[in-house]
Amino acid sequence: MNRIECLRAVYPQLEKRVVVTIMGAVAIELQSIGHRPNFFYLQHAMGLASSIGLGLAVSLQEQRIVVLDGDGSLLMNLGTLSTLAHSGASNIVHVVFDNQSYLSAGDSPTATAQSTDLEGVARASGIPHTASARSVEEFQTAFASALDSGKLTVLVAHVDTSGVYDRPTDLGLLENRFQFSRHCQSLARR
Ligand SMILES: Cc1ncc(C[n+]2csc(CCOP(=O)(O)OP(=O)(O)O)c2C)c(N)n1
Ligand SMILES: [Mg+2]
Repeated sequence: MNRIECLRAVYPQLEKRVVVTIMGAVAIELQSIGHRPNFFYLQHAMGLASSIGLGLAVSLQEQRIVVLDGDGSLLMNLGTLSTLAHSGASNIVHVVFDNQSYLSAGDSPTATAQSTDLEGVARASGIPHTASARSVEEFQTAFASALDSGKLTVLVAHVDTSGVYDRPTDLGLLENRFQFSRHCQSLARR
């Protein structure tokens, strides 16, 4: 399955959520489906999308935070899984698009192309709810159940090594930052 198909399948459920993506192909793909003020595309800080997600989850406890991450990015900051598990935050769905590649930086293989099982790492780190998906239908079902569960979830989506990664987005980095920040402030005031 392709990541953009997964994103299209769950886009209606993302529309009203606070969403943080890691940089690169996933950010461009989500933006190509439709940008919203509640979407933040974290640039440059590889590995830290879930850390930003945790900060949001702690400060916006009424919201369900969706993090859209990559395998290479998560592998740079595996400690985030233990931090998430021990934070007590239950309002995060951490989706990891595992394409076994650092696709956005030239398509070299990550450790998941060999033997690393990120769902297994998440489970062993103490994440209470983990799942894997290998088809769009499985992904859609697992994502919906993660949102419904009210549990901290890591969902690993095994996707093809394909995607849009060589064109810049037309949304300015600062514009995205301030728009998203204002959106979160408005949620906090409710
Ligand atoms: C700290 C840091 N190191 C390296 C990079 C360069 N870089 C940008 S995207 C990327 C690959 C990301 O891989 P992954 O998270 O698996 O996402 P994919 O591109 O496969 O969708 C790399 C290495 C960066 N932006 N920041
Ligand atoms: Mg990858």
